[in-house]
Amino acid sequence: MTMKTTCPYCGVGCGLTVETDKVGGLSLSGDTEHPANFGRLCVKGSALGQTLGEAGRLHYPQVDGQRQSWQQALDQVSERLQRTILEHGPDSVAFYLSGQLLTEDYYVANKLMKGFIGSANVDTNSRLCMSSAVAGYKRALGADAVPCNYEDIELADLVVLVGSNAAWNHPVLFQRLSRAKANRPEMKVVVIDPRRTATSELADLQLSLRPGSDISLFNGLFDYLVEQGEIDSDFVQQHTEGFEAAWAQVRNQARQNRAESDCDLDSAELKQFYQWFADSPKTVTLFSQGVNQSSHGVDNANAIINCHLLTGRIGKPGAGPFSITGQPNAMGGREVGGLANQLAAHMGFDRADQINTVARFWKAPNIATQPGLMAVPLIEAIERGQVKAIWIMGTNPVVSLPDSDRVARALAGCETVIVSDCVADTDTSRTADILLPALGWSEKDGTVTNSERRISRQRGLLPPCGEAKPDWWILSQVAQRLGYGKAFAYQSPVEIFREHAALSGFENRGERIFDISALAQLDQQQYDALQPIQWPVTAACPEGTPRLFADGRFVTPNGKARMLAVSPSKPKQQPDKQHPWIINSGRIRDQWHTMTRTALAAPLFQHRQEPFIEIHPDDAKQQQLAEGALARLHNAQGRFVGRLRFDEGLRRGNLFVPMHWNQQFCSQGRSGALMAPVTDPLSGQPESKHGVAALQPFEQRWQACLFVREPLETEPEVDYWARTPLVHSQLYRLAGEQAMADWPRWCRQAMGQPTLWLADAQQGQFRAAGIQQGQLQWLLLVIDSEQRIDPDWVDQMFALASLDRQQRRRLLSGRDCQAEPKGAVVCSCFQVGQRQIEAAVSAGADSVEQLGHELRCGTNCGSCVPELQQLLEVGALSRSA
Ligand SMILES: Nc1nc2c(c(=O)[nH]1)N[C@H]1C(S)=C(S)[C@@H](COP(=O)(O)OP(=O)(O)OC[C@H]3O[C@@H](n4cnc5c(=O)[nH]c(N)nc54)[C@H](O)[C@@H]3O)O[C@H]1N2
Ligand SMILES: Nc1nc2c(c(=O)[nH]1)N[C@H]1C(S)=C(S)[C@@H](COP(=O)(O)OP(=O)(O)OC[C@H]3O[C@@H](n4cnc5c(=O)[nH]c(N)nc54)[C@H](O)[C@@H]3O)O[C@H]1N2
Ligand code: SF4
Ligand SMILES: [Mo]
Repeated sequence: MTMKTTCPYCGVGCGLTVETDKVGGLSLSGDTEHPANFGRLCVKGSALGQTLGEAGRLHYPQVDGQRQSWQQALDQVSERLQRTILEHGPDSVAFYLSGQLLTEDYYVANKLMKGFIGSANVDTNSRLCMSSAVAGYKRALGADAVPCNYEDIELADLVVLVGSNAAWNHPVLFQRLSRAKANRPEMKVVVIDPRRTATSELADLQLSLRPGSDISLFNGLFDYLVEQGEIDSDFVQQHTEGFEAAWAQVRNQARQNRAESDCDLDSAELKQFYQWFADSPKTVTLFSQGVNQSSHGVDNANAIINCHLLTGRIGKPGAGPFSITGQPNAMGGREVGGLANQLAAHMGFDRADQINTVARFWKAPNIATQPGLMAVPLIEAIERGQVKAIWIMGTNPVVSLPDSDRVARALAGCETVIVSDCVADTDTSRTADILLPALGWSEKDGTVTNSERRISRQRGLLPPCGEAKPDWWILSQVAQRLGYGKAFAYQSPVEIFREHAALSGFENRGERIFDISALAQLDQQQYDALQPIQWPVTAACPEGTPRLFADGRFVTPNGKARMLAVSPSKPKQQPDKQHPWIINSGRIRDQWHTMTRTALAAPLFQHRQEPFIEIHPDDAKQQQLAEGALARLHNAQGRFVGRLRFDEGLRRGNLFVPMHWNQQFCSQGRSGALMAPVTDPLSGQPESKHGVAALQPFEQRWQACLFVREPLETEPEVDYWARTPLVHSQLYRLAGEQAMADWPRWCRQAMGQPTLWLADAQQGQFRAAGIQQGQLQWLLLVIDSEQRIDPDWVDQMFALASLDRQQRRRLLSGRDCQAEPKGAVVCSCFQVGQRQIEAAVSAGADSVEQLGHELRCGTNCGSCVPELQQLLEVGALSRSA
């Protein structure tokens, strides 16, 4: 059977075509008709099929560590919530949700808390993600409405990417951009990011500004445009307000030449960008976490939007300020009002009439009238004992919130922690009193909305894993037990969707731009057949709306957009003598967030196998730190240990760490542990791009590789460990800062009696293996720093039904384990390593096509193409040197 669905990862929202067979097999490909991707998929989307097994899933409900039936678990959830509410009031409970829930799940959670329990303590991981953009749009346009669509990026003459590594994080959109640029050589791309990234490969100009200085840069642009007379005066006059104040502000700044000094850029580079912007009526500014995750993220967004309003570049083909969303349903969460300072369907707490409207629509007995706690203050309220019960759904805050060690402690001390997840073991689920198994992607059924406001269906393809249930069902069951049965009698997602659509149109009178009331009558069949469609969807525009504000009318009371006077400010976390390094954090190409799902596909783990710290080579030299050595970052909040990678694309003094690693995969790799919980005063978004820390070498006295068939049940007791899933086994890299006195003893304690072993205490050598019924179970290799292990070869040994004598000998001799490895995997689809590519380049390959021809790299999903280009450039440079 052929079905269509939507990718569960990033906000591009690619469509997939899925063939299912009778025995539960699936084959996936890009949906050639889906308007987000037209058949393309990135490396994560292509590997979805490898993440669908039962391994690691949460199969049944658990209460206080014991398996329970759904009846018992749901009774427990509602009893504990009810008891807390009775004793301490509705604000003593909270939900913490996620942009990875479906719109229907999100709607039910929001309705239950805000309409029936009577608290607005519903926040979501979108607080960490998009809340600055939301607040920026609201201030400027009157509503949280992204004006653009993906086609605008292809139509633009200038695309400015600010704080976005789209090549890795929105890969299919990036591929659309690169193709458009290849077809239209006049198109220019500017990347504004303190570090050079894979995205920079496409840039005509890279502005590696000082982190946190984007406002100065865009205020400088505003000034330049006015000074050069490159503004759209008619548009400014008819459709905006606030010009005078904004202009006075930027004038003041420009007089001091702040852009150059604040951004630490030379004036020629700045002027080049400013002139291109002045010359290109068709400009799209695409912005993401480098803008949002800041203590002045909302001002960042408005500094960008100001320049678009000044030039009338909004609501027109190929023009607009475009915040791209991260999660598959970040936008859906914004529609239902999943943030603590929103009510529902783009209605807020600042208007009594809207509170009244929502209350009547829901027939809500107990509507919340005040905003609730945002994510970071919510954790503080738990710490104080003010919030006593929290239900976490579809997010892993012990990893993703700033000051994450403190989050873990706060949850551990919270009376009732309920966690709904599809995965059994996460850093957050370890703090749970009640664990509820949720349906995962491929099982759940509903809608999501992508970055361009396009609503698509995610469809159930496979039967539920174990006893897993849809999140909306779990919530509705609890609502019924709390006595709200009538309002939560949903039997299927379509009923919820219809209600959500109806609310968007209820007493709307054209005031609220989020209006999908034309979908409020869908029957089951129509819902199942729903084609991707962009909101608003109303009687006036039943086919949806690709672009907003084409008529220059905004959603403010007088219909005019607002320019805001925004002044530059520094990040709140500032380096000092003790913490001289600036810590930037973000994503890598092949992993999704806390890796609960992408880590199930072993090929996706080979691009970056361990937590790392990227550093400029000159900084490393100065600190006498070697590439590939372990190092430690620490500050008042926490610590992080990772392997050093040299990156000339970083600014001196800046380090980059990935956001993905956590306690499931390493000893100390949560980047959130380094971040102070400081937030933007308007949006509440944490400043996750600008921590500060001290950097120290890890005084390594020994290292070892431990291969095991299944992940260890208890963490290895060593100073450093990191687990890399391979195809047939798991590789633990181990290291210590104290000499290991007795390897045989350590090995016996950790792994049991070895079947084979070989030790030479004098040379510090120890190798041991556990074999059961002929099959390799584990292998421990203590290695010196010169030795390189080839994990692929060892991994193959785990696949064998039985090891012969020669293989056993070879395992212990360590020789084959050391075959020259292929280096870090660059092309995940065909597992092609960096060394193989470098060898092909030095042998004469001089284009991506030729590399593809020789090694196959880059010929499937194309996610690695920017890195292939980088390696080709390095090769060309070294040839010409
Ligand atoms: N592979 C992969 N893709 C993903 C995700 C994933 O986990 N993995 N997650 C998804 C989600 S939820 C999101 S929100 C998006 C995020 O997508 P992006 O925003 O592209 O992701 P990040 O890597 O967090 O940060 C983007 C860039 O901001 C830069 N930056 C840091 N400080 C500053 C600054 O002061 N100014 C400017 N201009 N730039 C700065 C960083 O150097 C970084 O390159 O990705 C989505 N896509
Ligand atoms: N240092 C640092 N921290 C960051 C960031 C950063 O750049 N730097 N980025 C921030 C951003 S933008 C984001 S979006 C967050 C992301 O951070 P999180 O939301 O914490 O990360 P995920 O790993 O996506 O967590 C999703 C969880 O939901 C589960 N899940 C998946 N599908 C479902 C479902 O249908 N139902 C249920 N109940 N559970 C499900 C997954 O197994 C997983 O445990 O991290 C933020 N934190
Ligand atoms: S770009 Fe990749 S991760 Fe994002 S939706 Fe498309 S296939 Fe999924
Ligand atoms: Mo995000």
